[in-house]
Amino acid sequence: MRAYLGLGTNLGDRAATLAAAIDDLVATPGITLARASSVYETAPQDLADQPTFLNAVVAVDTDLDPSALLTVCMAVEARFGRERTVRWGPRTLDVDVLLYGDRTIDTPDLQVPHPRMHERAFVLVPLHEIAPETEIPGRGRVADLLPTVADQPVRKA
Ligand code: GSY
Repeated sequence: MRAYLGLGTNLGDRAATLAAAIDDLVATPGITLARASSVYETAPQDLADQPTFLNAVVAVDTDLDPSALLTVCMAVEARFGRERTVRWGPRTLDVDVLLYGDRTIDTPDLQVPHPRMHERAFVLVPLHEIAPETEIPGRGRVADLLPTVADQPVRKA
């Protein structure tokens, strides 16, 4: 199954964390890297008064089921000492399951597509770089959604 994962960090050595987290993810049995986006420097979305983020999106091929994939993402976050003391606030590393094939999943632990991905430039811009034709179930094609987030500051790092 092709899945898309979103990574973000705004604490510590952000570039090193992103690179190591991607290495860690794709070293996991059952996950292979299909494509990785560039790294983008992005303005904080929900809580303005915090450092800027580095974000990236990776496409992976996996034979893990969605819940096992989420467990891997959470383990990678934990390995990088995820700190998050304030809701929407700074964090060492976030790894989100954005898409899992064309599946819609709504469980207490996992919502796919990620419920806010369609309105976030820090997700849509890197996703558009690697998979512009991708359909976000219930929301539309990435390429069609991109103009709706054009006001959110995002640039290649
Ligand atoms: O998983 C979302 C964490 N997050 C981010 C992020 O990754 N990037 C930007 N630019 N803003 C954010 N706000 C939150 S919460």
